[in-house]
Amino acid sequence: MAKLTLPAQELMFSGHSACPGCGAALAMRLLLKGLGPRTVVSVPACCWTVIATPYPTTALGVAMMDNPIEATGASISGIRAALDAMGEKDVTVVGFAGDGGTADIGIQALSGMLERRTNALYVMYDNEAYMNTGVQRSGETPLGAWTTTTPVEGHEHGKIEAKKDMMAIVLAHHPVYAATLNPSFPEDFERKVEKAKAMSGPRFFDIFAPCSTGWRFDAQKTIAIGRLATDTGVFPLYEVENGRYHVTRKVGSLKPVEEYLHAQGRFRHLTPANIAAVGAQVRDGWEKLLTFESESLVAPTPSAAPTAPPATRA
Ligand SMILES: Cc1ncc(C[n+]2csc(CCOP(=O)(O)OP(=O)(O)O)c2C)c(N)n1
Ligand SMILES: [Mg+2]
Repeated sequence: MAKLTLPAQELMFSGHSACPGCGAALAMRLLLKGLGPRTVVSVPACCWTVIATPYPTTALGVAMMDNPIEATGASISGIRAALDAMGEKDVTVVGFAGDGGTADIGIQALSGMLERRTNALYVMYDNEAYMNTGVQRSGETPLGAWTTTTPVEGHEHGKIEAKKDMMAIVLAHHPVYAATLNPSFPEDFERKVEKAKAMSGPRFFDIFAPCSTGWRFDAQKTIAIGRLATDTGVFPLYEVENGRYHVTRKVGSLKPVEEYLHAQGRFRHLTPANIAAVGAQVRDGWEKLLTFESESLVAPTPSAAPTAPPATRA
C-alpha cells in the first residue's frame, strides 16, 4: 500500500469549533503542516474566526490576527511591513480568508496586495457561500446551487449565475505563483505549500473546502466529495508559475458530473437539462485549462509577466 509522506508536525489542535467534516478545517491543518511554526496568519470575519478562537482558547499553534472582512490583503501587507522592519524576514505571512471575503467583499484589498507585489501568501478557502452567516450565495457559489439567498421554490431554481473565476482574476496580476489545492489530495496539497513557502512575492491559493452543513451532505463524505470534484473536472488541480500552467492531476477521462452533483443536497432540485448545462460548463473549463497548459508551455503570452523579476515589498 502506498504510504503518505505528509509532514508530521501539527500546528492545529483539537477542541476547535468547526462542524464535523469541515473542509476548511482540513485546509488549515494541511497548510500549517507544510508552512511550519514561523508563520503568521491573518483571518477576516468568516467561519475560521469562529473555529479558531472560542475565547479564551486558540486552535492554532501560530500567531493569528483577526481582521475586518474586507481587509485581508491590507492586513497582510501591514504585517509583512512590520516583520520586515523588525528583521523577521523568514516568517511566512498568510491571509486565510473565505470565498465571500475574497471574491466579493475583500477583492479590492486582494488586488492591491497583489499589484504592490506584497511578499505574502493569500489563501482563499472556497466553501462556495457565506457559510458563517447562514449559507448566503457568494460570487463563488456555482451555477444551480441552492443557498438561502438562491432558493428553490416557485419559479426559483438555485443560483442562475456562473461561479466567478478567481484564478483568472488573480493571474491578471501576475503573481509569482498561484495554485488550486484540494485537501482530498494531500500530497499534491503539501507539494504546493512547500513550493509556495520557498518563494518570495505575491502568492495565491484557491483551496477547495467542502461544507457538509451548507452543501447538505453527510459529514463523513468530505474526502469523497473532494475527490469527485477534481475527477469530474469541477475543481481541477493546477498551478501557474511565471505565466506557465501545469495541471497537477491529469484526469484521462472525466467522471460524469452527476456523480458530484447527486452527492449533495444543494443540487437535488436540478433537472436533467440543468445538469447537462452544468456538465457543458465544466467540460468547457477543463478543455480551456488543457489548452492554456499546452499553449503556455510553448510560448507564454508576451504581456503575461514583467520582463525582469519585480522587487517585492510590503
Ligand atoms: C463588511 C462586513 N459585511 C458583512 C459581515 C458579516 N459577515 C461575517 S462572516 C460573513 C460570511 C463570510 O463568508 P466567507 O468569506 O465565504 O467565509 P465563510 O463564512 O464561508 O467561512 C459575513 C457576511 C462583516 N463581518 N463585515
Ligand atoms: Mg465561504
